[in-house]
Amino acid sequence: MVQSKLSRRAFLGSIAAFAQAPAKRRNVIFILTDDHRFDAMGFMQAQKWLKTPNLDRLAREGAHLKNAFVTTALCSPSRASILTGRYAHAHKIIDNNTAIPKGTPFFPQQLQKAGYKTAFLGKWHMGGESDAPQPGFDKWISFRGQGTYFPNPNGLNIDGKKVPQKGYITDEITDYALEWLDSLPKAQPYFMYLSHKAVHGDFVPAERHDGHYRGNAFTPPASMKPDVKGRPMWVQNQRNSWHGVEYPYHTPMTLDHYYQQYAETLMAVDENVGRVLDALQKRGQLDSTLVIYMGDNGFAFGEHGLIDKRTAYEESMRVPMLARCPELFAGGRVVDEVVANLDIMPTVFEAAGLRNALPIDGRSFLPLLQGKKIEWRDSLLYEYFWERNFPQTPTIHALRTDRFKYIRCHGIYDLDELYDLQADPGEMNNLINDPAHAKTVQTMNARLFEILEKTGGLNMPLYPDRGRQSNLRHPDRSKAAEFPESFQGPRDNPPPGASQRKKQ
Ligand SMILES: [Ca+2]
Repeated sequence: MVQSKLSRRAFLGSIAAFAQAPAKRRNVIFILTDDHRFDAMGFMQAQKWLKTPNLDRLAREGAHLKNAFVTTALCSPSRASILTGRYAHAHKIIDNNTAIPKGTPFFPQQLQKAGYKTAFLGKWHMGGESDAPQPGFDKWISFRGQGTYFPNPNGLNIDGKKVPQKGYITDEITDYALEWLDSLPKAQPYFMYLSHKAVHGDFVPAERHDGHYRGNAFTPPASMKPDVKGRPMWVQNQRNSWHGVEYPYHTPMTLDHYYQQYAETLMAVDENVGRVLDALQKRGQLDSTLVIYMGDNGFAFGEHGLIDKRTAYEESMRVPMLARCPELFAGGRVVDEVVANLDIMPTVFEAAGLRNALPIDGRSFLPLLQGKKIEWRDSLLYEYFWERNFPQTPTIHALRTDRFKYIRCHGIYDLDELYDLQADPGEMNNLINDPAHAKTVQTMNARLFEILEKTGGLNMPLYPDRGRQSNLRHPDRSKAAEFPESFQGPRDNPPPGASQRKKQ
């Protein structure tokens, strides 16, 4: 009898626990910036004078995912990976010109089905110049292509209607974001995708920040020097090109001025992150909302003699990533594991208590934010597909582990690369021909192809040519690179078949 009562109590208890379901529909704000490199945050101290108090606050009160990467360092492919959880070879948006394949599922569509209100605000960029509303969003505020920092005649597209752009874009997009937030009842779960134009080039700061950092010295990276032994020819050749330090965008611009403008443009992003946090506090949702801050790709300022992105080097594929939600995880955590743009979708789903029904390549890093020891990926695949209009950077596949990076180029006659990231974080000592690392190269090559095969990456998408050609070289600067020593063959090889011929 006693036993029966206990069982009944246990039974009622389990019913009560079940009745608490479904899980809380957690609010999520995802803030994406454009070309913000991983170390351009005050607390990272890359250039000591650069300050980002609000991003620093996110890191302090939340988590800094210090090894966050994108799987393709280019605007549209990376954005499509965020929205689908797939590699570029799977979602097929491999450049900035190609239209989105019809029927591509974006994860906010699933959030809508689960009762979320969703908003997209800012730079979309996928599918060329269209600014038309896309599936998955109840509220839509966007602009054509890259947009502009100050008003232009195209204006904004708000829910399908053309509306004039009025002010500085970073402020204006945030104004709309906060207005939308205000329009939602407190109990309404929401997902906001706040996608800044900043800090994409050409960098134009808000008027109030213009000149703020003028005169601060930029410390150039050690790898900027020319003729580093073991450097592939394409890298040496790129330095005198659109994406190189000797002919940057075919202009006479200097890196220190360029970086100052970048840092000044970032100031409005930082301020507006602060405005979002303040608005959440006012709504009483600051500690319950998951706020994720991320860059869509990195940006080189002189590393390896290069500027911009696309390559598999750290400053190109590594991005800033911060997350804050005191209800879910404690502040001040630093996550060491390698996470990626592919992981945003499953992380948002886990935080929202939703089950994903689609095939994806990423996984939720929420347990890592919570300090849980879980089995995690041992390596991340990186890929970039050659663009005819920017011919300086070849098709690249790379594999990054905690320790090594293996970079393999496709379609060119050049060196591959291997770097020991612990001993050589600047990626200056190419170990590809070092016999001591031959086994590592072999293992990483096999693993790279294993991932490609498993995720459908062995057929590379190919699209017709689009866009301008940025292929000039400065006539007075670096000449084309010589083939490396390791490619030099012997002078005195016998002619083919000589050993089989009868002696005369
Ligand atoms: Ca970008």
